[in-house]
Amino acid sequence: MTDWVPFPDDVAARYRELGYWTGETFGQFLADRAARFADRVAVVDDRQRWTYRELDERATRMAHGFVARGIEPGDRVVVQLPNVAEFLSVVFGLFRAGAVPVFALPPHRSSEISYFCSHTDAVGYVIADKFGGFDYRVLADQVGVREVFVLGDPGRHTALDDVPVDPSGELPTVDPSGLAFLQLSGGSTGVPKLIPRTHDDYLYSVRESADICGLDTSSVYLVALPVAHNFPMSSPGILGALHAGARIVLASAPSPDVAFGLIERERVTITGVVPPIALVWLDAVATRSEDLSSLRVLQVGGAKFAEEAARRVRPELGCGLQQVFGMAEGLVNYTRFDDDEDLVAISQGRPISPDDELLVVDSDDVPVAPGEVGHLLTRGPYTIRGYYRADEHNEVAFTDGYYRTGDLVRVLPSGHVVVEGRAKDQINRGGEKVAAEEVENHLIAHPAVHDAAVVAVPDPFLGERTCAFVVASGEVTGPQLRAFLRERGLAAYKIPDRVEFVAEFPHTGVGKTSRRDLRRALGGR
Ligand code: OOB
Repeated sequence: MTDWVPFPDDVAARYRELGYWTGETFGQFLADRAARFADRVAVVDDRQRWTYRELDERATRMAHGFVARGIEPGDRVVVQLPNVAEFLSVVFGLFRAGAVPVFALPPHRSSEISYFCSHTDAVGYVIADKFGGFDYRVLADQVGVREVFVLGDPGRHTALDDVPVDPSGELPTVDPSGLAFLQLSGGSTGVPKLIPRTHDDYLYSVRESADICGLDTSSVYLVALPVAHNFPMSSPGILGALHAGARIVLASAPSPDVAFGLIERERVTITGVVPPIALVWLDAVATRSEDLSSLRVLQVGGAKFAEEAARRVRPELGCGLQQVFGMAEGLVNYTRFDDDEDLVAISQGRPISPDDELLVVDSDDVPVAPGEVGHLLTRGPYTIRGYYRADEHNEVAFTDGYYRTGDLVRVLPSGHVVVEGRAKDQINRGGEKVAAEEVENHLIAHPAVHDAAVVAVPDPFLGERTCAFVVASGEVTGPQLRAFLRERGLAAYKIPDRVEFVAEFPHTGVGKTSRRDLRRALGGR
């Protein structure tokens, strides 16, 4: 079993020759920007405001602390923090200690966290004491990882503030083409997939994103989504902001109450949200008094943004729209600021790199005619060649180095991509991805469930919600099943919005459960 699939040597050499991969590590990246932008404000949250120099010093201190606690180069450490400045000092501290952060999201519970820890053999877990009414120390006790670091009251664990510091200790040398971190995939399989990204490939996408999104030292980037997600991390996100010497403002929630106040107070110039949040902002703005005039760009991505909503952004919010079609596996597309308004309203943008290869194929892998809808396959200088420790799944998810995105798209003559749908068994719940099979496996574990199939139901607000079809073998109700999934430690956003009991499932020609027929059956209800 290989841990992760590096780029082929000749391909890597070419990306270096082209100047895409520069050999910079994340640790060096921060040191370099801290030297250039020392006294500028790097990051602001509810409680604090750090300059680049301060962030850099804190990251180094964290690195020494992690080393002192026995975190060794290559060790995996699961990071599950809300949108706080310490996310940055912790993550850069881990990079400098040579450790590999595994990026969990705040809603993840014991089902997901136990899996991340066991699948990666994690030796550490970084949490906040409490967030959103949930006590993460209880989760840490359930999961049982060697070193637990807590922001806030540590209970029986180690406080982040108390990690021992020995600045005379040596920090390791880090390989820029080595594994930098593991990002999460929305996935479509029974267990979540982990995405191995390198310093070289990720920083290339960060630099280009910052450039495409026009970031400079006068930019202020608001993190409205969970900071560990790929979109606010790198598209251009917090890393793009640091690259450009811009200011990062972390919002504890994306609600107009919180976000609009921060936009006004910090003179935010750019932010990225998922479509349901964009809709909430559009509906709220007319009745709000905050001054949003500093906002130049609203990025929307993670799920399809309806054309009608896209056309409302400029007139109602008074800023430009940038559509972003990205994936933690790599490929990111942006509409450009000089694209005409119609293109920005109807397309999800074009790739970052001239060397992003996009193949649009039919179900036999034959390329479709230009402009026709087909399955999107992609490879390029920042798209992974395989998931982490997933040899078997990689056989089906990658072909000739191309990643099978599971998205149905068409490509316009301009090179812009229009997302037309999805072929993967995944529900896109307003940008939050739910793998049907993962939820089905949990449902089937219930003694009164004979079989289960989870499908998407169209929803005007979230785009899609989840419906679980269940063939019961005993007495059980929908609410009981939902409670059962919660008890099994499944993140709340994966709990089916709706449960429908049926006597049996419709089948496809070869006898597989026909999700299409199930979705159609819902239409009739
Ligand atoms: C982003 O990343 P993930 O890994 O959570 O999800 C990727 C999937 C894509 O394969 C596609 O199915 C869907 O999310 N998606 C979109 C979309 N952006 C993502 N579908 C339609 N329209 C869009 N604009 O979601 C992500 C990563 C980086 C930047 C932005 C989004």
